[in-house]
Amino acid sequence: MTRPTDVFVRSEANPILTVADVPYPANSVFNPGAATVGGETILLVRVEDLRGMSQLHVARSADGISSWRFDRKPLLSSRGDQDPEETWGCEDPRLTWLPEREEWAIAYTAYSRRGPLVSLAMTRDFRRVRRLGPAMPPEDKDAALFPRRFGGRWAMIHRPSPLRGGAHMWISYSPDLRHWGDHKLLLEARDGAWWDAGKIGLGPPPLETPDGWLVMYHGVHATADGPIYRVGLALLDLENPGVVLHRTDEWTFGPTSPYEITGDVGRVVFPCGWTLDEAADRLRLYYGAADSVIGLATARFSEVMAIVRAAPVPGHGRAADTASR
Ligand code: BMA
Repeated sequence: MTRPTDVFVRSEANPILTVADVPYPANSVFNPGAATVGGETILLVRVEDLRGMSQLHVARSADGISSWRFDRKPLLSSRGDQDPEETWGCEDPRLTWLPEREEWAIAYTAYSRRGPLVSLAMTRDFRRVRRLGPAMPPEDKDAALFPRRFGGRWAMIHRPSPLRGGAHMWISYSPDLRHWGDHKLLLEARDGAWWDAGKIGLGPPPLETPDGWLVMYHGVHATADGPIYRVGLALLDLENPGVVLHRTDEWTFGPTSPYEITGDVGRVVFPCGWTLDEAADRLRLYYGAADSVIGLATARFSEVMAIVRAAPVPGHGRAADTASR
């Protein structure tokens, strides 16, 4: 089997988007959500402006690699008093197509004066957007919806930051996308020397496969020289996504290229979107690099699934998995 860290191969065109591509003065472009719409790839990119606030802007490309065209205006940006939860901007979107509602759900981080929180908005065409408003109070981020209901309820993964005990991934349920409850701890940050000790969070939205929901998550490794953001994989039960079937011990993708090592926040890869071409066995991962630019890495989907299927089953004699409890 391919080494876990060789499965995702960086595009030769990397970084595929930089601030030079943004059609107005800005600081950085990073952490994009991704979607395929009518044969085009859409990235909902986070543009940090020269005040420090972020907005979410649509960029479109026919091949998903080059010739990105930015829409004239951002899709989601702070409207000030109208949405007080977005006073300090909109960040890190994850996009999920909901077949039942025939629209896209955008789960994003709204930066309120009381900290970052999870907000939801809906769109059919990535031109007009309807806000549902906050889904989780601060501090909470790294959220995405599942595309369908479970026993009549929608499900969402998110990452609250409690005052004690590390930052872990939770799953919550809702009958209507507005009222969320039945909160359950889903995946815990590990402890000690682990690459994902202390703090983890969802990457792109969960992807439905015959074996279960494929989940990619970031883990933060604290070092004397600051944090390192890498990503690993997990597989959740198809009908009960609160059950973790497998979780990789090793990270599958981490910062190694110069544009991932150096930037506003060095040594960060932060994927928020992926697109799957099943016929081509191709999974494309779109990620923020060093909080400054956008990278693309591609994997054979079958190889990604082989790695996660071969990964340990949490809780089966593995004390390290629950060390932070
Ligand atoms: C996380 C988020 C991301 C950011 C990352 C690295 O907590 O705020 O937006 O890319 O840190 O700085």
